Amino acid sequence: MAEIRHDWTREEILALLDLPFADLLARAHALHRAHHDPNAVQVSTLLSIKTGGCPEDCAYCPQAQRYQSGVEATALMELEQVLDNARAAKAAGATRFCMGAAWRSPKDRDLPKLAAMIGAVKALGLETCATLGMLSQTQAHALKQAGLDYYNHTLDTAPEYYGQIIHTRGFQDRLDTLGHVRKAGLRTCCGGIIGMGETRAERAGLLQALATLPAHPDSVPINRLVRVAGTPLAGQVELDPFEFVRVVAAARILMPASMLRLSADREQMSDELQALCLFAGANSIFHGERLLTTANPAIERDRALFARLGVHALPGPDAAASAGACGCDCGSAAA
Ligand code: SAM
Ligand code: DTB
Ligand code: SF4
Repeated sequence: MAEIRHDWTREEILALLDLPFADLLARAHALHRAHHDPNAVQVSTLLSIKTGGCPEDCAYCPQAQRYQSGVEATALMELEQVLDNARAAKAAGATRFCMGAAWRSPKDRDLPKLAAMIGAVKALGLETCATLGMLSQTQAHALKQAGLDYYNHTLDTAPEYYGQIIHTRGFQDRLDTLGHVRKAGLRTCCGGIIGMGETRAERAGLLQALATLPAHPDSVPINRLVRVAGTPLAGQVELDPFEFVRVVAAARILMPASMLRLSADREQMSDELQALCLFAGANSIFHGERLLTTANPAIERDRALFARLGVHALPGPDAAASAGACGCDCGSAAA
């Protein structure tokens, strides 16, 4: 198995992105096969547990209060409603449930409610993930204690492009939160957004920032910008789909053991583009007709795509618990 590196240079990454398309995909796919079942896809579902009204100014985000995107602000959702959504997600085939809140960071007074949600979702036999904004070390520990498996916090874009996108928190703030998350023993879900007007060199900058973190993120969501009316990036020119595939392939080469999630804007992607991304190394998706506030493909469309491609969903934690000592779903008796 190829060595996992944490010392990728910007030049090396740009050279990967510049490769002829077939060479880049062949290299990425070979590594994908060496580290993962290329026909298995992990399935997560997102739920916005607190929508809109956010004080931050992320230029892509429909949930920032300052933009006229038409998203209505809500209070933190009640536990029963979260559980109804989690049960439905599990019934539809998700194995991980990610709860997102439009906060700069959680208030300590919200933590007991969040802890109850995390515990109850986990008790359904789902992996738990949350994305709540910046976390202090104490908050990260409290979430871990509550049973949280993953924390999602993205780097969004290259350090040198970041100032064009967000002014209300810095790149270092994101690295600090990720440090707190790792130190608390949570698994990390961290990626970025492609198609915000960055150059290819800046895409290499985002990838380098991800691949040189102290530990590669366990999950890497690769979002394509959803161009939402009312946000400053609504009029951004459409990204060349092959450029998106290149980023997925480069991410697979740089972080061969991580799960790569084809995330935002999948609704606008053709089946052919998604298939190329899966070949290039993506092996996780968000399932369900809504991400946080934007549309995601209908479950039936995903099922049909999986069937056409011969792809199967990875089993969840309860399947692993009832499986044999090997931890797979082969059904062998535990040793
Ligand atoms: N408020 C918390 C935070 O920002 O850390 C958590 C929720 S926030 C909506 C989670 C992530 O969603 C953002 O970091 C960004 O990567 C992604 N996102 C939001 N709007 C998006 C858009 N229009 N297109 C693509 N990704 C988007
Ligand atoms: C991530 O990187 N992508 C997901 C998840 N982390 C939380 C969010 C995508 C949100 C897309 C915009 C929306 O639906 O509001
Ligand atoms: Fe707020 Fe998160 Fe949206 Fe930024 S990305 S405006 S922090 S909800």
